[in-house]
Amino acid sequence: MNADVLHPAANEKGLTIQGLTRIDGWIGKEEERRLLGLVDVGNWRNDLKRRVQHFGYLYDYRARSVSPSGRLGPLPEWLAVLAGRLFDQGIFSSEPDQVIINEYMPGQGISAHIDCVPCFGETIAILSLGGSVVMTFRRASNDAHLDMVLPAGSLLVLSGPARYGWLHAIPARKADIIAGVRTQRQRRVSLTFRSVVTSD
Ligand SMILES: O=C(O)CCC(=O)C(=O)O
Repeated sequence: MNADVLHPAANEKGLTIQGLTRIDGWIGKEEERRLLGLVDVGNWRNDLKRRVQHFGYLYDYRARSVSPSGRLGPLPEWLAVLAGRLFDQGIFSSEPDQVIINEYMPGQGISAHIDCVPCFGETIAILSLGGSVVMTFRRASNDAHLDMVLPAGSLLVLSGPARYGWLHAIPARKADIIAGVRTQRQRRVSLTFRSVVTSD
């Protein structure tokens, strides 16, 4: 990764997780609106509590796997441009080839997990659009815990210990405490970029 563009993410107490980086304003407001428009004309899958779209490869949530039969084809141009930017900026060592779009309405979340280790490569990047949300991180081996706000336009990068040693989650609730203020959630959409490394 290019250390010039990446700074470790810290919560308000100054706690950091190695390999966790939040880049604020990775995209601007106009690009965010354009991307939301493209997301909104996509085909949503309704097999989870929240709506999702998969690109590149289908991820099988039940089997926790990616298989060759789940190949959906190349990323559409608008996602390929973002994947290319992630590579050009040194965030990924090759262009990510899988994207999952998640939509969170107020009250929806994602349970604590570490992204499938045999399926996906060493870097995960999450682009946030729409409302801000608090993501929680819990260390797999002890009770260490960190909350982090993900503002619209930010890119969260997980690698190393943040990728492999910490579970991340978005609690299913209707409001978060952000800068000490109870803040009602708004619709949030995230684009998660990954590289598929196994396909058996
Ligand atoms: O929506 C997010 O910010 C997190 C997405 C995520 O963790 C996942 O899809 O595995």
